[in-house]
Amino acid sequence: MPTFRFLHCSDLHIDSPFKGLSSVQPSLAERFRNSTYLAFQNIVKLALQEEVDAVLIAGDIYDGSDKSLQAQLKFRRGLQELSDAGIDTFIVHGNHDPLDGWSASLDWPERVHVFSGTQVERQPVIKNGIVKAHIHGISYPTRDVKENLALKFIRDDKQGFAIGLLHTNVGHQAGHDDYAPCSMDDLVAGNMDYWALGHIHSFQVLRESSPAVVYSGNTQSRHMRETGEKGCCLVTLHKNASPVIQFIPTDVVRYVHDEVDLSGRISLEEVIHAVRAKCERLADQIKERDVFVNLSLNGRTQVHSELKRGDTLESLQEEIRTYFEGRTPSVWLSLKLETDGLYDIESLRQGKDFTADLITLFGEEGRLETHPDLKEALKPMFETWQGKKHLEYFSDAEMKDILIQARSLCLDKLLSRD
Ligand SMILES: [Mn+2]
Repeated sequence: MPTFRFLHCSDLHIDSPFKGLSSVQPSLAERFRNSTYLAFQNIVKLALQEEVDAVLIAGDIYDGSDKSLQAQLKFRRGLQELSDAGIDTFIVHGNHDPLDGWSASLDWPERVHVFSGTQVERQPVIKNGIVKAHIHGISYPTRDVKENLALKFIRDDKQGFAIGLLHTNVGHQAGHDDYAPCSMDDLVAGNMDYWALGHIHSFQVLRESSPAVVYSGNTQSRHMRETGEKGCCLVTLHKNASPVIQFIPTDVVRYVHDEVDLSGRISLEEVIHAVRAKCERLADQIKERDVFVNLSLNGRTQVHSELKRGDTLESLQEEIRTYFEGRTPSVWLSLKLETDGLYDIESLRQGKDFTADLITLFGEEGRLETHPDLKEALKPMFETWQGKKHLEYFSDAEMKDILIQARSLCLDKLLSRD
């Protein structure tokens, strides 16, 4: 049964500037800056190892339209390896690297095919004299492509598989620039077997077959907002069966958002241990890659006021960063304070306001319901004849329940103010 096996990737953003690393240790910042290129190298390695028929790149290879020469040379090095191994690479350009940007006057390796920006072109993939598939693609001639390019894709040959390679926003996904927008129906009408899409920076299978419509996501995240695994798709197309789409991570730095619940912690020492343990656990899970951890500290805790003092948070962050210093893969930490304080009943009771009255009403420790003789304790509040009736009406257990609810309604909200 004929098959076609390829890697689909997009949004390499090879010379991404990695903003916001000014506070990061210089050696580590350098690793982050290099990460998009290392992720591309992982793609090349994977393609060689899996002996795929082709590598498809769906746009945004470079971050800026005036891509650096260094980025182009780095990219070419990887393509040369693929070409030397007999693997074809098919490339379209997207909004970050349109054709009207500057390109170095370089020759590309023999098996590299860059699609033009004037019309959808069709390129065969030939293995051992047999046409295994046709790749259809079009590059962005300029950054702001508002035209629906998907409508230009037509399958005119039933021989071999048909793949569409395009940088697009399918279904106007919110939070992403609406470049070359199209609908799922437009893609289905193109009669392809597989749509290898780029632009959205997360792996999404929008449709599994007839045709499969897939965003591979970017190969390496570029900032804290792009969290989780980043990688590419290893795809096998089968005649008369659904495609097999396997997501394979290629990132070398992983960005993680998580939280540490500090409820019940009473000292900064405990906070340090809890945060370190959390970082260790995350680093263990992620394995073999550098990890950039953004932790929010939350929960109601006695150390809240200490954490809020001056530069406590920065100092803790520094302490834990130092603890992980020199570790490979590296761990970098950023802390955010979202804890709440416990209320100090005693000082609030001293006040002359409504809160103080409520605390007095609810008794010692604010826990009237634990009084050994509850009805006796409540008597002064129920001195009218109507009141007395109600006091008799409820059992001790019911009265306790009512008191707990009442305290929670009155005090907890009031006292949880920061
Ligand atoms: Mn992109």
